[in-house]
Amino acid sequence: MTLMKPRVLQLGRLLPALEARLAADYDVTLLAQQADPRAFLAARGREFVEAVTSAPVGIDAALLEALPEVRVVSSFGVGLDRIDLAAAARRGVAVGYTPNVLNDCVADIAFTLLLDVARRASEADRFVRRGGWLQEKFPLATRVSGKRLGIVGMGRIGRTVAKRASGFDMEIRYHDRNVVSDVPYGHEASLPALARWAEFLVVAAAGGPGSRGLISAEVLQALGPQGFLVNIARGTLVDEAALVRALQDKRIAGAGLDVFLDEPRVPEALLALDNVVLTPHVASGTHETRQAMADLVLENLRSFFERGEVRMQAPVQ
Ligand code: 8YV
Repeated sequence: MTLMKPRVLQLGRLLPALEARLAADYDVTLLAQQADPRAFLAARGREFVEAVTSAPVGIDAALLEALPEVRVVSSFGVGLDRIDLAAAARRGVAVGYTPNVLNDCVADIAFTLLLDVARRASEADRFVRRGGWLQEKFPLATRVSGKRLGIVGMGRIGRTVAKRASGFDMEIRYHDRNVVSDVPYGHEASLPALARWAEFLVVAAAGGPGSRGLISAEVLQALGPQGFLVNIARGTLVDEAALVRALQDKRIAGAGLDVFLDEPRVPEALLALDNVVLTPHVASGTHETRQAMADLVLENLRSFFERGEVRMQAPVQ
């Protein structure tokens, strides 16, 4: 007798290797491939017992409602800003996600951006390629070692950024809703005060309505003309229009950005500036980390079936 595989609705595309492993264990339907996803959900939504999504795709209350038999959602990513956790909790739907396994790679990109924008590495690369070195000397850059680093959000990723920074003999302070008792860094209750103190400000807090626009025009003003901003969290945390103006007017020294308000669209004005380094939301994008995230997506599902709970349950925020 062959056992029926559990029915899984996959909301968006995932890594091909993860899709193959999902298909081996489950009967997977890809919502993104349906000609009319709304009509498909209305006709067949109740067939699925599990849903698989990712941080950028998420799952909202309407979609959860269209999947009345779903008991577990497994998401590829640590960000929960596009998952309606309250709606899932009301329905008793378990939500698995993939924290921790990406901390190192995300912190590495934070430091890549920080070093790159301060030492002007990408700009210097462009200079060499266009033959600039044959004409003139490249301008001086800004030292990183020994400087003051402000971290916005002292969660798992913020701490990992701080570890990197201690190797550069940086002085570290942080801003967080809560004082974090098990870190040796000073807590700054006021974000503008942290920005005023810092020479580098790294944004590592969670996205979502509670943190929207946290890096405001006032915070950028406080960071000042010698200050650099790095964002590896979510575009929503930064007032992007204010950031563009501050960069254009040199009211801050530069920015390293992996995330944007309307990905994959990056404001045209940023493309024209040499004092910014832009990466296309790739902080977790290494073979090793994406593999670990994929493993955890599967482990969360397996664990739910075996024990009735996912291995990494998203907190209800
Ligand atoms: C994405 C991320 O998951 O984990 C997160 O919250 O933002 C990223 O790691 C990644 O782009 C894959 O979709």
